[in-house]
Amino acid sequence: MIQIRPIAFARVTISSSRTGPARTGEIHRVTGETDVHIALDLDGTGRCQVATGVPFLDHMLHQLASHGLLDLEITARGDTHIDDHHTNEDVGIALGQALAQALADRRGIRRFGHFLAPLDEALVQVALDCSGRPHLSYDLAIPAQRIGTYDTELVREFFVAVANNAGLTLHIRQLAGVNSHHIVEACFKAFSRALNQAVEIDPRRGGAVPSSKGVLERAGAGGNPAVGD
Ligand SMILES: [Mn+2]
Repeated sequence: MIQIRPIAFARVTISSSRTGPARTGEIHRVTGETDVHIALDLDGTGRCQVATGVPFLDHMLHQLASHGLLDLEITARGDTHIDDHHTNEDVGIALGQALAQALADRRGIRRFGHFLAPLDEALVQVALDCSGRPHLSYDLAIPAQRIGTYDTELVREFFVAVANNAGLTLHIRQLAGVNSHHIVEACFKAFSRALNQAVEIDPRRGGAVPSSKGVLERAGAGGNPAVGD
């Protein structure tokens, strides 16, 4: 008779990142076009207070907090009497800057994340690397020009701003989708889940920078922002 011995697992203490330094970012960015304040906590629980003056963007930022498990406060006042372009872009810029600040030198994180999010008929895949090197590949084909009052061209602009300012290598691929609201929301959900994976502290990393080079260059530190297709 084969005796099955129970496998003895070493007792491990998974240290919550709450016990480490706070991973928060706060940006107040004022231009002639917008005034954006963002505070975020990477180790949050999904608490969200956002008011950008762009209702559909608010709806998407709620996805980010909820599925990214970020605590997120955003207030924006912008020249939305012209259109939503500047406010959308500047929220993306400030969000990217707040993420970069919270990630600091990116020690201890998992670094990579990917997620495939279905929303009814829509299916969107996001793969990202908190590499410090900005890049966006984006292929959403959104059939409607507007969702509510939101111009769907602005989805790409938002992710350009986030990738450039957070130092993310970001690939967004649409595998299926007919309804514009579903496609964009699946994209934000996939991005949020992928980001949540990537910024999570890996206890086995021991606080080291997750790169064989030992350094992940921060966005805006002399890199050349690049945006692909
Ligand atoms: Mn929705």
